[in-house]
Amino acid sequence: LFPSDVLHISHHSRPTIGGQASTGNEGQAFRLESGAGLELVLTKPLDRELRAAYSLVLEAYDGGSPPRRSQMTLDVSVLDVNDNAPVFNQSRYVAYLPENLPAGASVLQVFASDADEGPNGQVIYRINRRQSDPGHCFTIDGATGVIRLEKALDYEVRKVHELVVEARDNDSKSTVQTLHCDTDPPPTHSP
Ligand SMILES: [Ca+2]
Ligand SMILES: [Ca+2]
Ligand SMILES: [Ca+2]
Repeated sequence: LFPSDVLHISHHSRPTIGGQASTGNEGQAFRLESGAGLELVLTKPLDRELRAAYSLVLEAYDGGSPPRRSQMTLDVSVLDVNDNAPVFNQSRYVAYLPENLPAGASVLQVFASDADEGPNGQVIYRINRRQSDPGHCFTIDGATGVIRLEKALDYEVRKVHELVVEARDNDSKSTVQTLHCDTDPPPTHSP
């Protein structure tokens, strides 16, 4: 069911004058409107990441005295749309590398998660070469986010490397993160 959908419910035996979603209507997301029959309408957009399924008990009643009632259960599955971009688990990554680190050595692993389902939530990593590392000193595994050294570094040539790493899902929603690689030792704090 998508946010603009309306479900028509027909009720045959006698004229229906009203109905309600008696249970399962978490957050009052649905409303039954009576007209010629009963129409189930959404009161607000659904969010699959908050709630992926509803089990609504719908009740219809007639105008008799006393009114007669009938119930049915309607299971609603909320389909995923790609409304989330991947989010990195750190706002910045920093690595300190000795310049004698051999080519092929693992530098660190970046990680981004995507709240969507299936292909909409599948994260692919890459180094943005237009913004960083034009000399291909580093490589990244697109599936795992593991960054490796592609060439040995030379401290005397360059002390600091900034990598712009991008995580995107299959629908090209992307998030960018920088990785700071320093060949200087980490700053030590005297007590
Ligand atoms: Ca959502
Ligand atoms: Ca996504
Ligand atoms: Ca979604």
